[in-house]
Amino acid sequence: MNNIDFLKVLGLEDLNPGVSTGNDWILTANEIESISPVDGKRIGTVRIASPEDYESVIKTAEEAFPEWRKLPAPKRGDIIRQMADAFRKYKQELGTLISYEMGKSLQEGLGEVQEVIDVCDFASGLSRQIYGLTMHSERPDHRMYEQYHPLGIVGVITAFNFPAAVWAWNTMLALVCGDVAVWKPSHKVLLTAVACQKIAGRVLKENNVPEGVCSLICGANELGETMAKDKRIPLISATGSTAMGRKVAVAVGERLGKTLLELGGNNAIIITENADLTIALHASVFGAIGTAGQRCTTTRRLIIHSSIFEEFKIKLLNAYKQVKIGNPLLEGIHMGPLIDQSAVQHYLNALDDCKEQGAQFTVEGGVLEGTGYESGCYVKPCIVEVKPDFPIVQKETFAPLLYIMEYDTLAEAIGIQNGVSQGLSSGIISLNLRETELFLSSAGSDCGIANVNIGTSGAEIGGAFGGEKDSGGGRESGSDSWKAYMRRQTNTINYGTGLPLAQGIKFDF
Ligand code: UN1
Repeated sequence: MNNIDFLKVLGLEDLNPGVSTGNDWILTANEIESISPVDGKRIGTVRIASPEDYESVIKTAEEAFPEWRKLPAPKRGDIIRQMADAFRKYKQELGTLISYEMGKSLQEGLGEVQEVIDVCDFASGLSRQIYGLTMHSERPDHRMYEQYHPLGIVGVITAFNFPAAVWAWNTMLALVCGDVAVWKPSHKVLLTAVACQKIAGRVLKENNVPEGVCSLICGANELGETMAKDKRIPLISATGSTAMGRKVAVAVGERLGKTLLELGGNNAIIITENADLTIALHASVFGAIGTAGQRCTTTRRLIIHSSIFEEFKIKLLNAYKQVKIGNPLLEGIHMGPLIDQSAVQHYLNALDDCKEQGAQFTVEGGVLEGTGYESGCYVKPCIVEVKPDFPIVQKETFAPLLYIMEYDTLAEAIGIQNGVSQGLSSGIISLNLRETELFLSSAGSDCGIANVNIGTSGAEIGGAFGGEKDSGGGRESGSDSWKAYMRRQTNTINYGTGLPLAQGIKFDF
């Protein structure tokens, strides 16, 4: 990678501070290198937080909260609107950095920055719509209503695969709600975090926002554990694996804090005999190989009607032959590398498990070698024919590994689709109304996201994003997800001259 202009434009140096309370940066001692999976080169180094740095960030955030919540919500929304403009300005450079540091295609990197912008716009509009209900009281001369107040510090823990968007989904909503946010990004994509914080920090400074409203704290996994145990953080919003979410849930639950969990998926598309097979093909290939299979919404399973199974298999095979794998920054490349060598190892282990469990490879996998693949992180997307109950099919392998299986009746297909521990995203491809409506009914998909004639990935920010069961149960981004970042208060006001007691109780004194 010769062109490092985008790093300069984003204000990134060779050695970057990684702890910030807004616009100010704390100079810490320890360091983590950011290595690009694209070419294996070091992009830069980020200094990470010590326990003392952590304390100072949390203290500053605590002090900032009463000031920030006092600012009227539409004023907070106006600052978030300015953030949207700042991210618009740096879209090209930030998208390039995301692509280079994380390995997703440039188009996906730019699309991710667009999600940041979109959620800023959404949050800005939301700042005038933080509505509560009014209820009619059963008591005379009483008024009853509910209102929403901010919680305090929101801890935002994010994964490597969406290094900017998921931070924005959480932080922008938390900020318009009047909360302050402390972000702990994945230690695999720290430069993107530093760049986002710099862009946001400048807007905060221009608006004279106190330090501590929007903080970044870079570090290893232990930092997330510290946050989960910290009583001063009423809400932890965590995105990542089910194993990580379970640990966070236990630690936060122990202190009766709130969690918002957005965890793994094992997403399936049902392709019925009434499917438009071109739509089915595009949805399946985009869902399976997009972001090299490293989205929580990645399509991991295709449940295909037996009458079209062989025909669709050939279509898939031909499509996979045309997938271009390589430097994701280059035009025309469909799939970049996995995030690092340990991800490659997980992928290889899953291939071994498939073989051991008797799966048939429709498209063989493996690691790519030779010119352009020197980082050792490029793998072949593969397709494996399985039975739905193979143990490997129950697991989420964060790689481009697609399982295909047959079904005969729709009830059976829905049973297979729901028969895994995760419940994030799902889709059905069918032009038959009875099939699609059954899939969307309460007897249909058990996932947080259920699509018709669309695959499992590529959710819009306007909807609530998240899933059921091992996918964590949280909802982020659009719709009324903002409620998770606030505390609801029911208020009853007596404007009469007496005091009618509840349950008809009477005092005779
Ligand atoms: C994730 O993988 O953590 O629906 C989020 C999608 C994206 C979000 C994925 N908009 O694929």
